[in-house]
Amino acid sequence: MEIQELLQEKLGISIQEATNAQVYYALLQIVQELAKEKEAPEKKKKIYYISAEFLIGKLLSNNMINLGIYDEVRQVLARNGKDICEIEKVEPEPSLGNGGLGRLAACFLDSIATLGLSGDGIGLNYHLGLFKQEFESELQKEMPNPWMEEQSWLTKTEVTYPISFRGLTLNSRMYDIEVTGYNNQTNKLHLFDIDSVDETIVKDGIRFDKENIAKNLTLFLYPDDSDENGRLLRIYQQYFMVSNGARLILDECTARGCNLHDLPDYAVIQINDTHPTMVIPELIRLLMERGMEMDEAIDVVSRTCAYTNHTILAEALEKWPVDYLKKVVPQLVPIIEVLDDKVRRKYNDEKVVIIDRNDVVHMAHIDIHYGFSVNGVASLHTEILKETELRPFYEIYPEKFNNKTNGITFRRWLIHCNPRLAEMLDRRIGDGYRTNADELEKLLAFQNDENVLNELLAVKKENKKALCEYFMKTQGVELNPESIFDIQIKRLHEYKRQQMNALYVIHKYQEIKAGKKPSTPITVIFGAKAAPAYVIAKDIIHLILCLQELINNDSEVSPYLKVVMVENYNVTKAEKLIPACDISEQISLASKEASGTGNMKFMLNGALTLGTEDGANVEIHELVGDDNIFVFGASSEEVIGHYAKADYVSRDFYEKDADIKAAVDFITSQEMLAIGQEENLTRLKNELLNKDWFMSLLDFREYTAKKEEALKAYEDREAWAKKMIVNIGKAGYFSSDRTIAEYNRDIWRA
Ligand code: 26Q
Repeated sequence: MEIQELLQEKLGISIQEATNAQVYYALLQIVQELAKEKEAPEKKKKIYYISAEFLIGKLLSNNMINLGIYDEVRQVLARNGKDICEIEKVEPEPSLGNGGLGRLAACFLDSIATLGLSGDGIGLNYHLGLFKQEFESELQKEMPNPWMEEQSWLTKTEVTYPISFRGLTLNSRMYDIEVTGYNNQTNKLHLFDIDSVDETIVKDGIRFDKENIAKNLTLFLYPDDSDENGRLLRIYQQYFMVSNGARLILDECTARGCNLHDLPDYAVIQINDTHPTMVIPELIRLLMERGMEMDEAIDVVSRTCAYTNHTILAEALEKWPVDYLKKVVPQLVPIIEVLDDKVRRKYNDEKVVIIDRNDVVHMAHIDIHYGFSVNGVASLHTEILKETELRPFYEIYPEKFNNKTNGITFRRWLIHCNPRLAEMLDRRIGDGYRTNADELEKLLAFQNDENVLNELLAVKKENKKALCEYFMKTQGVELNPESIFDIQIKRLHEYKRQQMNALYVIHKYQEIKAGKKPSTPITVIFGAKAAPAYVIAKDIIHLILCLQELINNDSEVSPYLKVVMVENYNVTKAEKLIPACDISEQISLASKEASGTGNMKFMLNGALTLGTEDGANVEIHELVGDDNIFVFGASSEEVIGHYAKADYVSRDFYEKDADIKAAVDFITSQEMLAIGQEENLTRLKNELLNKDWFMSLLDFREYTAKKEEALKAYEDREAWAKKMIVNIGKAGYFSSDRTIAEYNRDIWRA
């Protein structure tokens, strides 16, 4: 049946008469039915990507693109006076992730289905997801973010398991979301939940009773872990996820004819950071329950599980006191003790034990000893793991370590979010790049074609205009599409150094005040959520919001410089910001950003990177060459050296550099205190002066100089357009299809 008729039939009234919401729900149903028809055939070996986060974004348009009906639907709607963009707005965005790690999981599911691999996601169905961010008095406020509706992408299944904690058994239920591949099969994302979650226990923002597990288990993504009850709840969540996942995997494999001794021939489990690590002892426990000897169970599980590391920040490497585990999942403790015992017998090295002498369990150590693969997410990151962070493990198991540089799905991050660019590419190089990302290289042949260069600049201009309209509508902020759009969007963390960017803004403001006006106006855009208990991160948001208030209302400065912080930054907002960007801020302290994936999205959409030699920026640099990227700052070796010698003193930089001093002092100036909170601003300034653990002041000089260079380069529009071409043309490497093909070749072999 034609889409028009299908839609009409579902609606029961004419498309014209229907509301946008009615059209959305009708399309949702149609897409689900079409997706179902393409459900993947069973194969012997299946990939299970288990992750506490899947930041999937809105699904309607993406699914329509993948099913090949997007254009037809758009036309049918247009013929009936409906705008697909308005229909998209009806869909709530599920916020089932914090940032990069969760979004990566979503891109990976898309590519697994697109490559026709048999592979599903396993995670949790958080009712309120990550909090919704609101700004009030220049401060972040956290609110619940409900997203589930009567009719949604979730399908309730009949799969349920009794999951036991100490003194408490809860019955789970599995919900499925269809994962459509591009012109290919449909896989699944399985999200586990309990029926008794009670959203009414949430009071006063996002506070709730952390002890009532039957009511709160899947209420929020990563609740505040600043107190013990919060941390215990995290263990409840993690165990609930992995116990359900492990049972599902064993049931599915058994149904496919597996005798459990051969589990590695039927399943491979990719553990996304340490959050699902308990799947290892839980699987061992379940196999023993089904009659397997412990030694064999350990061997079978070790050949089934593979681990991805996403961070080298010590504070993010999960460690749980044995006491916590005893309080929640005592059944795992004897197993973890045996795992530790085996390690201790074999290796006389306290650095590689599982339970340390303070009775704390190192989750990553379980993965490394009892998994068959350990991978980092960008070349530099993997090298740092091998040489520094996980060196003792690399010495024991060199064969387990491998790199898998991250990638992004081009369906969402080009075809969907930047239709103007996609249309231009189709016309200029054909649409083969949609399935074979390397074909983007064909664009390089047009580096000296004036028409193509102008077309590219025109596409960017249109995208910037669209973003201006969006900001006007949503936040009442007026932006100038002729200005340079300089964008930093990512979780707020000190190592990502939004504070260094904010210091640049202050510096620029002071220059303009002193009469030094930039020849092209600059718009600095931020988007970031801070963890609710991360005090300094929230202070940085406060600083940026105060600067926004001060600068945008200063008629002497605002024609040349504007600052905006996007409220409630999420996937949907990223899709609008990225196509409109000129300068992509990737300024983490070298060695700290494992990979970054926003950097890839910006590159693909024709923004130029201003960044440090960190994470995947290094690979972007190698691909585009020195002339097409703006690189600055201390190298990862230097930074690692500073930490080793503890010789970085931020105050020296403050005292020796008048610009730095002026910018830092401005944080607590009269102008700022008239807008912001003295306590927050003073705390932030003192942090920079007395600690600056992520060395913003170390790189500030080079950062401002490099940024000036980028701003200057922007003025030569033709030369800039050429750089854009090189960036887009070389972005094919960062397709998650490439990444997933490598995972499958080296790790999964499915
Ligand atoms: C751990 C313990 C206790 C509380 C919270 C956590 C926790 C939660 C989320 C630790 C880490 C995360 C998320 C990490 C993350 O998103 N990492 C990013 O992963 C991306 C995909 O590989 C990389 O591109 C980024 O560089 C990396 O920061």
